[in-house]
Amino acid sequence: MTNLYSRLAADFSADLDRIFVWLPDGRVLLYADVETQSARYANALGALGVGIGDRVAVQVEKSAEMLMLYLGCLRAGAVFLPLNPAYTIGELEYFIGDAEPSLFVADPAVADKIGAIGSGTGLVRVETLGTAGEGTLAALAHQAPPRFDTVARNADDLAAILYTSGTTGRSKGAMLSHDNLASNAYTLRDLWQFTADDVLLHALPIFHTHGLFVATNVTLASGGAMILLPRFETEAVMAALPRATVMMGVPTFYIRLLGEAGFGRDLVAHMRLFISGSAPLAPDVHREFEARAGHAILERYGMTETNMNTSNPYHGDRKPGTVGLPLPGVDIRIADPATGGELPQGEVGVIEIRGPNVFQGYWRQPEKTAAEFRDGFFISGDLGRCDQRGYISIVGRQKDLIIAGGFNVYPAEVEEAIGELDAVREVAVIGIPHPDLGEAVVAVVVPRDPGYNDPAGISGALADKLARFKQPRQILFTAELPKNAMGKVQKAELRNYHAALFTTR
Ligand code: MLC
Ligand code: AMP
Repeated sequence: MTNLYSRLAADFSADLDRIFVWLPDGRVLLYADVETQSARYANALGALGVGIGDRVAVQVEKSAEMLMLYLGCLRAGAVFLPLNPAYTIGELEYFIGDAEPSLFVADPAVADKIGAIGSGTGLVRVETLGTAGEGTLAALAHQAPPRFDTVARNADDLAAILYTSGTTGRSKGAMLSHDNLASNAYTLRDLWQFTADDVLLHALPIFHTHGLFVATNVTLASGGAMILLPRFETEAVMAALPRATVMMGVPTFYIRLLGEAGFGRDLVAHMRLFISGSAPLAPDVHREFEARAGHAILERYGMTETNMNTSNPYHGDRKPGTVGLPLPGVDIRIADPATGGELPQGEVGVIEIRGPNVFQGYWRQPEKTAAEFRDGFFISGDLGRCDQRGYISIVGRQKDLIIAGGFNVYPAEVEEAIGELDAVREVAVIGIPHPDLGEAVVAVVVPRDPGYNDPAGISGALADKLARFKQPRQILFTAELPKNAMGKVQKAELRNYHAALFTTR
């Protein structure tokens, strides 16, 4: 039974009258609805000619319907390919050209724009899905039969492709199999002791690993419920906490809760667990949260390519500033970046990962895939060390990457977009510590005309090129960039120089 849906359904079908989702308007979705609605979507996909292994690109706002479409894809053997609604048309053209989806599911408000991409990229079909269950795909699904025989899949067959950017070149599609997702869901369910009594407060986006696979699959695997909020809004999250038993979030969630005077033990004494990941949780935030809320946040570490790799323990020390121990069944080694040799315990090296969680490679990029594996281990690009008790700390990144509010931004991509502008001679994009987002994107620009000083001119020119979260929070001008003898920009020096940009005002 290697179709992920079949495995999940085998567990949750024991009690189909249980609630799976609480919607913001108070309506609920039962597990019985999960069965019938996912079947309707699977049937609708079939009616549209989507076959086994075909990609279904989905760029819609968060909703329970989108989750039903995700499950419908699994059941039909199609490959679910979620995309951030913040992506611009320019960014989408690349994804469509690369993934060649046989169906693009768009928000009803932007379907025309997506349709217009079609001719250049070979995209054949665009259907729509709105958050309130409107749209052409939703209409088709609502009329489709409520039963579907979930197709058999092999362990390595693809369930999803998630695009991740890279330090060089364009984004790569990480291919995740049914078994990659299933193995991780069950490992995490057991480790974090999820049961059918849990209610997960879900305020994460569902186009990424964290909100889609970790949050949703673990809940389905345990037969629990989710309070599905459209996004993280502090007030709405505070209002929902009394009904939840578990919350998963990026560090910004916890920073924002701590910023609320009304947040404290009274609100969360009943909670079982708070989990953090996708970006480093500052030890100060961990300690302040424990003092204020009486909960030690459980920090874990993952990646799009690997799902989750490590976790602090459920019972035992949740050590601030560490991402915990390798998950059961996952091998982690700390390797010398140059030679690949395993380093002695305590030394800093690149974190490498092997296990059933590790992806099947990058979509249609066998060379890139091969370059990121060594002896069967995936080379994460994160730098870490392991202490005597086996706890891993992430101390830096080998890859030039900024993580803002849990979203990855690759400076190379932003530099390319800014560098193309006429006013710009040279640019370096760096991540600077930010009190809310952890890191914020900053561009340091050398203008062609030394008198040029128009940050709004530059940000305006980026509006249609880059998703908002990739656009610099601040654009600074300088006469020259610090470089080494090889002419390479010294980003560490730039980061140090501007380190206090957002913390001292
Ligand atoms: C939104 N904006 C951001 C941003 N999110 N800018 C930079 N970084 C971000 N993360 C933009 C908005 O478009 C808006 O633009 C402006 O910034 C102000 O937005 P805001 O209201 O302050 O932000 P908000 O909408 O509240 O979003 C912040 C956030 C959100 C942290 C709640 O980004 C979020 O939910 N992040 C979670 C990301 C995540 O799930 N990552 C998991 C990846 S999986 P304007 O123009 O309107 O002002 C992974 C593997 C693993 O990494 O281990 O889990
Ligand atoms: P993504 O490609 O969006 O999946 O991002 C994965 C990256 O997020 C990892 O390679 C890490 O750099 C980072 N990351 C995830 N979880 C943590 C964590 N708990 N602490 C520090 N960095 C993290």
